[in-house]
Amino acid sequence: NSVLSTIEQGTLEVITPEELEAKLEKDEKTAYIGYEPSGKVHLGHAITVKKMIDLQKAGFRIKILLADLHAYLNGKGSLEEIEEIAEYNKRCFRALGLSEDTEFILGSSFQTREDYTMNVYQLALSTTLTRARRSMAQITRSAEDHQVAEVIYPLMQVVDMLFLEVDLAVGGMEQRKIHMLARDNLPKLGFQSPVCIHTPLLHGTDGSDKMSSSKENFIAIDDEPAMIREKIKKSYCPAGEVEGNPVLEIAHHFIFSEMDTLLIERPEKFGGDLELSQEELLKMYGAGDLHPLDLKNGVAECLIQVLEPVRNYLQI
Ligand code: IYR
Repeated sequence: NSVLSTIEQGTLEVITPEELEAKLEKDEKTAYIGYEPSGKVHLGHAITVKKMIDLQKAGFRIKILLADLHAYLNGKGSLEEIEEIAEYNKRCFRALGLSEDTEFILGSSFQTREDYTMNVYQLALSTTLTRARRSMAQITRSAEDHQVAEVIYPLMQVVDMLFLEVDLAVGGMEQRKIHMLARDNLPKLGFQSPVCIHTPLLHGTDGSDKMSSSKENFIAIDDEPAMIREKIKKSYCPAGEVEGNPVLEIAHHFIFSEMDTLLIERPEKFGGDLELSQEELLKMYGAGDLHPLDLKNGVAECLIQVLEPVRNYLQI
């Protein structure tokens, strides 16, 4: 089944493939993802947006939750500030290629309803503090002091799935524990659990586990060419290392997804230009036969090209 394999392509897990197959048989089906509004939409976001575009092409209706209340509970600012950022994020997601009929929903438009709130309370009664906190491990903003808000957050995310009536939920791997909480609990509330799809996390340009707007280790989808060059040039990229190398990861997700080869321009005295498939690139870089600077130059120029339509869309 080619639709199934396009959906699974590039994901870390589909829970469960059998359930996904059954969903594909439905005439009307909805997939959703939620994002805390963020000052900069970066390549980490783009990985999941690209998956939503795959799902849109596979016939899913797409709902994008602009999770303003979640961002608020995660200490990202006042609701007014967050809502303004949400508007900007909506344009960014469209710029990445989601079609006109994508539905954008502001979390606060339904998350204070009485029936929503009652569901949150019901879940609160059946979820242990330990599990709620664990589910937030890679999501919560600060680890110093833990606010009650931190354990309300995942419960609300579970109830979102119920309210948005989704067949499928997408998220980066850091969302998996919340998604598992949903799959264990929605049936108890009398609802069918959505299929969950998890995408890999992109390392930060500093080599840390996760690209994130709060850590200044991101490349924004609308960064200017000079900024992209500068950020890639400063990126963590140890010679000969292919694991956890953010520059090679960027090439994988954003260059080789669009084209078969990467052009690396080098002065004659350093061996001249190269045009490499992903396989050739990994082999050569892993063997220490390609200098990090040459890799960075090639990836930066190509990424600048790939992001050009996105920058143009956002400039108007
Ligand atoms: N937890 C997400 C934001 C989020 C996602 C979904 I799916 C929701 O229903 C609500 C919020 C994040 O970490 O960005």
